[in-house]
Amino acid sequence: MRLYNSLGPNPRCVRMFMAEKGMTLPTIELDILGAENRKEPYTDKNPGGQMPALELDNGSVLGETVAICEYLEDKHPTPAMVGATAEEKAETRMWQRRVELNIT
Ligand SMILES: N[C@@H](CCC(=O)N[C@@H](CS)C(=O)NCC(=O)O)C(=O)O
Repeated sequence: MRLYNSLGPNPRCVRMFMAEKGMTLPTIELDILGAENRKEPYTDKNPGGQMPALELDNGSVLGETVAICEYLEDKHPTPAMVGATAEEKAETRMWQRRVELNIT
């Protein structure tokens, strides 16, 4: 796996999530101020052109911060970041959605 990383709150969110889990991944840094994320070869991998993205070992590429974090949670369940029970997971997802809609 490798993380396409850049400036910005969404890549930072994935980095914070990984740090809380004690995970490290190889990263590829893109210059979003120079719009490197809006050109090939990155758009070949993530046609939406936004950051971050996670390239999986099978070659597929995940965009969307929440999808990336939930994938990492499924692959590395401890420590649980989303929650251990249905109630905890629902509360995390509620706050995450509020932050996504109203802040980021
Ligand atoms: N819905 C996307 C939003 C990603 C996003 O807005 N990324 C910003 C950086 S924080 C970005 O790529 N900005 C540069 C651009 O859109 O060209 C996600 O949740 O990952």
